[in-house]
Amino acid sequence: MTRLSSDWRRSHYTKEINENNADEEVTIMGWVHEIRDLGGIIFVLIRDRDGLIQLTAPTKHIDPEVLEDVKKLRKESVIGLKGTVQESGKAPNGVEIIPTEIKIFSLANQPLPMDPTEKVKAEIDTRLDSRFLDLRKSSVSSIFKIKSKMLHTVREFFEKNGFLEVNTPKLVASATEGGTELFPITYFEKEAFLGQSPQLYKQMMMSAGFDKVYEIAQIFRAEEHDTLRHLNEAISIDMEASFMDDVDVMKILNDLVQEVIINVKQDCKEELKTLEVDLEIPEGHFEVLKYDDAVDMINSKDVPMEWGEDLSRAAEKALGDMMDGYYFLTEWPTEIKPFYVMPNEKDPIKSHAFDLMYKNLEISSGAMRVHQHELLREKIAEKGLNPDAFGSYLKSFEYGMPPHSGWGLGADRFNMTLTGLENIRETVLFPRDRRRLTP
Ligand code: AMO
Repeated sequence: MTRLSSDWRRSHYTKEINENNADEEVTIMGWVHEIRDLGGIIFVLIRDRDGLIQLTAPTKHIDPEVLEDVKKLRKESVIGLKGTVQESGKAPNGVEIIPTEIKIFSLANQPLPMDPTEKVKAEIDTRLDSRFLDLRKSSVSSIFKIKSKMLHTVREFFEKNGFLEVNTPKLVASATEGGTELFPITYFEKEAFLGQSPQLYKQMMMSAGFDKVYEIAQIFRAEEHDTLRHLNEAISIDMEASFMDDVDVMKILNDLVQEVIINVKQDCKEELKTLEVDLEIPEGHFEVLKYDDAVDMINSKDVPMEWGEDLSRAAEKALGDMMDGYYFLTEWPTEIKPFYVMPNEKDPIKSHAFDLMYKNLEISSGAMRVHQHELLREKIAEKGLNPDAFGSYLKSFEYGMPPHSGWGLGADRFNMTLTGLENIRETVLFPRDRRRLTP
């Protein structure tokens, strides 16, 4: 097996080679996708990130040393190939490569732990156990190409709207979203936690005068339950903006979701085709459904729900059957939302919190925040938490805190809505759930 020498560099990706390159010398790098040895002629399909190309070796007409190398190839080995492009009606892209030199960089052991050519379907656990092989499938890599486009669009969107990208700590001293979902860790002689959300920090950035910030980062949730939409480590797209209310930031979320869908639809055509997804661009404002009305609708479907309860899975499903696409759920009861959520001034049992749903899946939640120091202290205490444990957060409210609002959008869940996938594990490279910490 060979090392990469300086005279071997890719000249083309496979998808860049077509009839126009006929008679050209090319160098490609990739994996052996398939081998068909017909005796007098050997066909090898070579795969790189975005496509396939056929190597054709007529055994009598090529250099014997090259033929030796072709015969050594095994499925999924990594090779470099120099050769001449020829037109070929039967091959993918209408071209084949007649090899002049082959470098075998890494031979793959056989049998493979799973088949990366999509011919044999494997269970999700088998796939995740050999995720590096699973990710070689175009149906799987397409998910991550779409995710990459989504994240890129999110950054572009925020930058063009005057937001600053920030990075806040993930090793933290206290809970933000509720105490039970925390992962405790040993931090020298103290107990600390993995951050559930950048919530407190993004709010402190408002006091810092940063005006509009966003962060794309890991959140850690010690979710006990094993569902198709919860992981213990997820990516959250968070934003916070000063001098804005819940309606203002819902508009930002609405615009962002639309822009992502437009870009994915335009730039990920191949990937959407591979995934058999016909992405629809939602037009205008997403529907706004008040919590009160949602409760009535859910009850009308014989799913019992009391006012003041969070949505059970059955309730989400019932609602998802009645609502199509993306919609906001607003005016949530204050009681079931975190301490930082602003109660309605006239009717304080209701709040300025909202969720963005896609059918039966919650993909984002946000709110106008409490920016008044005394009220915030009270609300922390009401939740049974000790305000003194929030000292450095509360301090930022005592010396000039603007009114502000924001939201957190689950990147993995959002990606599920773009790719039509039911299981969040599919949309995360190396998912972390109740049973899985490797690879
Ligand atoms: P929340 O807890 O609703 O709100 O989280 C925001 C969004 O993050 C995603 N999410 C998850 N995704 C996968 N697995 C999980 N265990 C998981 N938990 C959350 C969801 C969810 O809608 N601080 C607030 C946001 C804010 O008000 O700005 C918060 O964290 O898509």
